[in-house]
Amino acid sequence: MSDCIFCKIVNHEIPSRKVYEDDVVVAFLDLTQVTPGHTLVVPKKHIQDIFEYDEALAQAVFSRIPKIAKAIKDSNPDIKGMNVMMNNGPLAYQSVFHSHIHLLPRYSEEDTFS
Ligand code: DGP
Repeated sequence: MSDCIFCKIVNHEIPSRKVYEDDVVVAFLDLTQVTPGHTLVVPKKHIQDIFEYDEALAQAVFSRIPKIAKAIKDSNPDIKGMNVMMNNGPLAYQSVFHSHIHLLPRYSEEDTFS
């Protein structure tokens, strides 16, 4: 989609801090960094939200999450846990309407509810 910010990142039209890329997904640091290393995993195919996945795409995208999560965790010994989450639709606080999965590294009890 021409006006989609994540399509522009997927197509290398605007910069991002990429942590992983293959034929199905790209993973890059979220601008807001709720915790250090906060990463978004984005399917290269433009789909809006969870409700637009078919089974094959869901399998392709979600099967990559553990590997990316593990790579982020292995990059920093201070990472003690990780939230894996997805907002779907405005009522669920989705703000960019190209489906994405948040990986939120957790470092200590203090950051758990931020
Ligand atoms: P959500 O609310 O679940 O739709 O999350 C969208 C996230 O996308 C939000 O945490 C901020 C991030 N974001 C928005 N625009 C950009 C951008 O241009 N670059 C990067 N890296 N992240 C972005």
